[in-house]
Order: sequence, then C-alpha cells, then structure tokens
Amino acid sequence: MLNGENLEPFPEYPSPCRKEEKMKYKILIVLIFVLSFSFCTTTFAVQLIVNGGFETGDFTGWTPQDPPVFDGEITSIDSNSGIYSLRMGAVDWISQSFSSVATSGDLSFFAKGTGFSGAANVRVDYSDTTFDDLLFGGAGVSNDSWTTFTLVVNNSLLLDKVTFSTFETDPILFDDISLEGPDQGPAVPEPATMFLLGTGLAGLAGIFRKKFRK
Ligand SMILES: [Ca+2]
Repeated sequence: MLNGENLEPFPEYPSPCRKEEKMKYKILIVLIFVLSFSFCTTTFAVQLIVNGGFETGDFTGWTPQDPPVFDGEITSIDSNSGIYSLRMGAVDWISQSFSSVATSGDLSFFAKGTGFSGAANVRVDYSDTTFDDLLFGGAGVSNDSWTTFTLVVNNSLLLDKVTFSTFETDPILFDDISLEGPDQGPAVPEPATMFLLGTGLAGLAGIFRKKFRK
C-alpha cells in the first residue's frame, strides 16, 4: 500500500564530501574568532589635534592670536593635502588646547615658506613651557616647498596645548598638524560597534554555511 504517511524517510548518511565541507565551515568559524580577537587587542594612539588639516575651511579647534595683530587666514590658494591650509604672517601665533592630557606624543606638521630669501623660522611651544625653533630653507635652499617636521614630545610635563608662531615678515603656510598621544592600550569597541560586528560576522557565517550546504 502506497501511503505517503507510512513511508519512512531515507536516513541521512554524511558523505565524505559533506564531512570536508563541515570541516571547512569549522575552520572558517575559528578564523572569524581569531580575527575578532586581534581586532579587540589592537592598540591605538589618540589624535589630540582637531582640524589639523584646516579642512573645515575655518579656525575650528584653534585659537588664533587676538586681532588686529593676527593677520593669518585659512586659505585655499595652496595646501599640502586637501583644499585648505593655514597662512600666517609676521609674528602671528595660533594655539590649540586638548581636552585630554598626555605626557608625551609625536607632533608632526607640514610648513612652507613663500619663496623669500633666507631660512623660514617656525616656533612650536608645548604647554607654554618648552619650545622648539625650527628652520627650513635658506643658504641656497628654497623654503618654497612643503617641508615635514616630526617632533617627539617626551618630557615630564603635562602636555595640554601646542602653539605655532611665525617671525617672518613674509607668510608661512601650515598644514596637516598632528599630535598623537601615547597608546591607549587595547581598543574597546562601543556596544553598538560590537553589535554591528557581531551581526556582520553572524551573517557572514550564515552565507558560508549556506554555500557549503549546497
Ligand atoms: Ca589641508
């Protein structure tokens, strides 16, 4: 009697090919966990400078010297990267204070003279207590090209502010100012980030699982 209700389903025996697919799936899951772990243990340095490339087109994050002494401006005439840079004239200064305080960090920036004779002089102050005088160009070397400076700030002071000053009568341009604080240890993603990461990985695992089952 051919009655569908009485027919026993064929038992499912795993084929060697199916076993191999399951093994691939397990390896994939292990890889995902390893990648997740490395993501969670990566250290990161905090960028302390806001608007270091001046790409907001204004002085956001910065405190310029009080006008009318300050005749600097954000200009789109020239830049090291992006559209804008900071142009400062004679005896101008601009500073930025940080909400987070660090004891050391790597300060880097680009500066460019405007082709005047002699060396261009730029002063960088840290927290109003120490400074570096930097010269570029001069003695047959033009200052009319973007020059990069990297200063390792490492002192016992609390670093909460940097100031850039110019002393030339001709303008000097600044761009891409960056101050990275010390490594903050393992990155701890926010719960929302972890949720997105988790659902993304689960989705990825699902896609591979379906693929392997085909
Ligand atoms: Ca820029």
